[in-house]
Amino acid sequence: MPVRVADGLHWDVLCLFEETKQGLVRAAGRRVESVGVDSWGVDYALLDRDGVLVSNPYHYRDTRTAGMMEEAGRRVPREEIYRITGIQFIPLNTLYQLLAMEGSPLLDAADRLLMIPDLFAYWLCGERCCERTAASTTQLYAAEGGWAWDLIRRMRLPERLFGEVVEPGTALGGLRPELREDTGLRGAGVTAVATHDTASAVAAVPARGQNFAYVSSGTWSLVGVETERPVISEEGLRYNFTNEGGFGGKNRLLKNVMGLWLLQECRRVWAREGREYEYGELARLAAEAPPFGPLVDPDWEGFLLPGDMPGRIRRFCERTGQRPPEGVGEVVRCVLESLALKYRWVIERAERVSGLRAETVHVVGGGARNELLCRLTAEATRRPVVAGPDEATVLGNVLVQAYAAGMVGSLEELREVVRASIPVRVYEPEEAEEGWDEAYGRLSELVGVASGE
Ligand code: LRH
Repeated sequence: MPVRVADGLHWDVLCLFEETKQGLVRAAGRRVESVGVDSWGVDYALLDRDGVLVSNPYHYRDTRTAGMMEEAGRRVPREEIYRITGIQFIPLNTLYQLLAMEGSPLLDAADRLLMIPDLFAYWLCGERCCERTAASTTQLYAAEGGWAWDLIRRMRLPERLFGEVVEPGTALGGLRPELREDTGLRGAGVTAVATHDTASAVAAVPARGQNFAYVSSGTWSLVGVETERPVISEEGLRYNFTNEGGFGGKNRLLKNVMGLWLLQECRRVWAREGREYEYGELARLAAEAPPFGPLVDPDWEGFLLPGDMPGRIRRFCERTGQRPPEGVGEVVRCVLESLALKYRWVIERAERVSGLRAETVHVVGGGARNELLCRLTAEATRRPVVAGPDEATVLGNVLVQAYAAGMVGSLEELREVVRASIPVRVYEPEEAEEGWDEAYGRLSELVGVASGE
């Protein structure tokens, strides 16, 4: 859980680390040879020369990054930042978080930046290094590989912060002695996996070949395709596609869609009002609500920060001349249909930008359990949806460890193991196209207002 204190919104990394340790304690008694850490991207920790944490890491939804994208653009033109990094412009990127720290004594004290999974790996085994897939989310890592030194200098960020980068699948070292004691895992080593959670999840997509799109569906929905190399083009920049590092040398050409965050925040607000809903109950209410009601652009920037999400959805509808959804079922229906339609919007553009054709849509992560969302996604995208595994990130994490141990030889083999191990559920589009095309037209208009299409 994020913790808000006087200076902003933070992660409680000590608590998260303790929970990680408790997880390892539960594994004691089994033969554990390797441990791998993955986490969300963009957030980081600063360490001093002795390897001590200089401050509590911030949460990417903290407001201190307001105005920082514009500031970065004054130092290096947007087009050039994109050309160098291939990374999308969203205020949460490490780059903007670091610019917001300019002049802070914390930055002076800092000797090294580690991404969150790197920090945990360091605390587990004592090695300080940055894993490539997580590093790629900083917007300070070059699309062609290595830290973007010229960009780092022109952003006036301290070069010393950016240390050695390792590939996913690198053995880092044994557990620290006191952890071996505390956890009872004596023989385990730490392996750098594809430490960006989305990279792990995409590695575990049970697809064959190239002609598929994926939705890594959790708090965020990461929607896109897999390419051989970063695709950096004017069109990609216009649609704000990102090129993040993948396992097996692949590139993840994708967009962040706001995802189930919208519902998580609605649920939080409803619970505060004394109305607690399980996800199953919400799905039932949404299924009963009439289809093709009001829609939102899930990626409207007003939805990014924690707050009164039902109120914001209402206001978005009012401002765009729509009747706001009434009651819980209609709100949830509005969110799920909007998400499914936004997936189509992104997938169609990912096809254009990459030249690939997405014949199927793989939904992985917790959202794969949301039957209504999967069904709506099949209808909205007019393509079969293959749902599962819901624990794709965990599988990707473990299987990259298996790769490091020589048990699987390639990304293809890794996906073969996932296919053989995990049942998936297929949803075919069944409803008439017209209703969906009409709704898609409305969604595209709402998005167009924001993207200048
Ligand atoms: C998903 C994720 C995503 C990032 C966001 C901060 O968990 O890692 O890929 O953009 O969190």
